[in-house]
This record gives sequence, structure tokens and C-alpha cells, in this order.
Amino acid sequence: MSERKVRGAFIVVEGLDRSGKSSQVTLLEEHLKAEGVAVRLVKFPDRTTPIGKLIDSYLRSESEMDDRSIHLLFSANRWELAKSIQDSLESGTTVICDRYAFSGIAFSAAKNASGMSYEWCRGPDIALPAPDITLFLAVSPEQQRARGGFGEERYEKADFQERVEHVFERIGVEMGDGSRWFAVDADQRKEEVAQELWRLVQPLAKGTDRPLGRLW
Ligand code: T5A
Ligand code: NA
Repeated sequence: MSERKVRGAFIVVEGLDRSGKSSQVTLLEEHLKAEGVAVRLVKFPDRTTPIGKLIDSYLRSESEMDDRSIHLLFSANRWELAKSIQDSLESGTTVICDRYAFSGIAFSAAKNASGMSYEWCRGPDIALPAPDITLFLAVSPEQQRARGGFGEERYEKADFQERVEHVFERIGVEMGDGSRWFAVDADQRKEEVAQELWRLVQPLAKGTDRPLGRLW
């Protein structure tokens, strides 16, 4: 009998702006490394690629773009890295991703722009590698505002973030049972959030033999 090959786990951390994603991704990486796990961090948008530079300029309000164009660029930015994420996973490296396709849908659909339905927003990301687990950091508007730097970039306005949160809720529901989508209270202290995330990630720490899925 042939044993199924174990690959790295694909872990996605999602949330509103300033929910603590970057802090938690770093803590998770440290924890996994301490357990002897090979880890790679990926962040979307990846602002370092040519496409990422266009996105960065848009987010800083240094340039304007049609809502559909910027949506497609965010997705293209993920497709640029899709093959290399898959290669890492297959080579046994666990990949932790700071934002993914779910942010792509949530922030674009929240614009309520004509012709940009939820389904339309989902389209360009169909067939991307699917995460084995998605950790959604739920932060309250009060905590969001209290945290450093909020308001500097394009989408960091309270009413817009509220609409984004509603789309994230819909995604969580539609992902359904077995999708391994978990919402975590991100108003807690960093260490408490980290503990809760570790409890959820630990079963995947040594990788998984599940075939890599595709969205959705
Ligand atoms: N976007 C993104 C799209 O529209 N479409 C897409 O497809 C994608 C991928 C940029 C924007 O792009 C949009 C979404 C965004 O609006 P980004 O570069 O990830 O996305 O920028 P932000 O989400 O804004 O990232 P931030 O760095 O601002 O937020 P984080 O990573 O959630 O938070 P973090 O860890 O940097 O923490 C922020 C501050 O809070 C403190 C930290 O020390 C820091 O000062 N903090 C806490 N304070 C108290 N208690 C805690 N538990 C704390 N955790 C962190
Ligand atoms: Na961040």
C-alpha cells in the first residue's frame, strides 16, 4: 500500500485593516519554526512586483484607477505567486499568507459599484490554491481606530470597513462546514489571540496529506 505524501499546510490569515494580521502571522511563523516546521510567509498585496507597485500607488491614493481594473490587479498579484505557493507546499513547506482572495472579494464587493456583484468579484480568483485553514481576525471598530496608523490608506474609513465586514461574514457562511474558516476575537491582547490561533493551527503543524484544493 502506498502512503499519501505529506505536504506543507496552507494557512491564510484574514481580517479588517489593523486587525493584527501581520503581528499574528509573525508570531505564528515563530511558533511553527520553534516546532521545527519549514515556513514561508506570503503577504497580499505583494507590493514588490510590478503589479504590486501599481496596487501600492493606488492604496496610497497616489493614483486613480477604475474599480474593476484594481480588482483584477489584486487578483493578478495572487496569480503571480500561485505556482510558487503550490511548489512550496508540495516541497513540504508550510505557507502562511497575510490576506488572500477573501480580501479581494470583501473590499471590492463592499464598494457597491455597478457591475461588481459578489459573484463577479469572486470570478478572477477561481482555481487559486485553496487554504487548508482560514483564520479571520474580527476586530471592533473601536479597537481598529485605537491602533496605530489607521486612516492612512484608501480603504481605512469606518463605514467602508463595516461594509467589508459584512461581505467577510457572507464569505464565512458560504464557505460552509468543513471549509475550516474560523473567526477569532482580535480585540484580545496579542498573546491571547496568538494562543487561540495556535490551538486552531496545531493539528496542521506537521503538514497534511489532503490533496491541495482549489477555490471555491
Ligand atoms: N485589499 C487587499 C484589497 O482591496 N484587495 C485584495 O485583494 C487585497 C489582498 C492593504 C489594503 O488592500 C486591501 C485591503 C487593505 O485595505 P494590507 O497591506 O494588508 O492591505 O494593509 P492592512 O490590512 O491595513 O495591514 P495593517 O498592517 O494595517 O494591519 P494588520 O496587519 O492587520 O495589523 P498589524 O499587525 O500590523 O497591527 C496594526 C497595529 O495594531 C497593533 C500593532 O502593534 C500595530 O500598531 N496591534 C494590536 N494592538 C492591541 N492589541 C492587539 N491584539 C494588537 N494587534 C496588533
Ligand atoms: Na499588515
